[in-house]
Amino acid sequence: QSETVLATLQAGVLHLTLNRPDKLNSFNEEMHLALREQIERAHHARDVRAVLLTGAGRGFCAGQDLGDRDPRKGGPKPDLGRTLEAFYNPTLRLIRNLEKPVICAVNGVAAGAGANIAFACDIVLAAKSAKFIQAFSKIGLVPDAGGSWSLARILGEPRAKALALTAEPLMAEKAADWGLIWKAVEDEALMAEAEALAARLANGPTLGLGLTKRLIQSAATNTLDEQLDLERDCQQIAGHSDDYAEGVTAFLEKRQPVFKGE
Ligand code: T3D
Repeated sequence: QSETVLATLQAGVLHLTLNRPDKLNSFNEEMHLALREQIERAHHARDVRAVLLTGAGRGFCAGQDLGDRDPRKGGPKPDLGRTLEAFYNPTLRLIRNLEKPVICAVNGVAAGAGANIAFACDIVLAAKSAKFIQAFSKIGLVPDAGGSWSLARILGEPRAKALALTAEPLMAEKAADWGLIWKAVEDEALMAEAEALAARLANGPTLGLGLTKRLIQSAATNTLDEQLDLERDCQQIAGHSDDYAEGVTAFLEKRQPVFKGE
């Protein structure tokens, strides 16, 4: 297992820590592949019922490792379309398509693709001292890792354009006020709160939570009629789950449900 992503499974929560702290956890190819492998594992493994993503050290993730793009080393100009297709885009799709909750604990600065990978997660908590930077315009690039999509959808064009064109840092509390993340919490409380949330979700009705994620992600592009049809289909599946039977039984017996995730 690569040291660039630390992975431990505890009580249904797959804890993933981006681990290149001396480079603010920026992405090299090894870290890309290690993160992808772990999210694929989360997809297949029944004992993984939630994912908690964070960063080692003082930062969350500074996007692409620019040391690997040093023009002074010579050679042809890089094909960044290829690197997005090969590395960033698969990870974004995997996070969005994983039908299990992905919690992101942004422990420090999140820049470039690092910010946008956080925004792709389902529930994002950030330390109050953390900031989000669309760093791309500082180096002549465009927002990637889904950022142009999520910023425009969540914030609307005026704020999305200002953030992307200026690369001004957005502090965690403002990101929460603007609806980009779930909440900003005191730095010392971040990991405990994120872990408690992940544990709670890992004990939830995983199948239903996954379908809920699918529904909410479909809403922006579906018509109301299409969405009603999808709700019907998802509720049909959820209604056949053991966890639904357990949820109703527990309610009627006035006790806490014990969900198994299926
Ligand atoms: O290439 C493709 O495949 C296309 C895809 C692109 C996706 C992208 O993400 S493009 C955007 C790349 N990221 C950036 O442009 C951000 C660059 N970093 C920064 O602007 C700053 O480091 C931060 C604002 C994130 C944090 O600033 P600060 O002052 O807190 O820390 P620092 O001193 O700049 O960084 C600490 C160390 O991390 C430093 O190393 P050193 O001097 O102690 O040896 C710095 O060089 C290193 N570091 C930070 N970010 C990167 C990095 N090293 C390589 N790549 C980085 N992105």
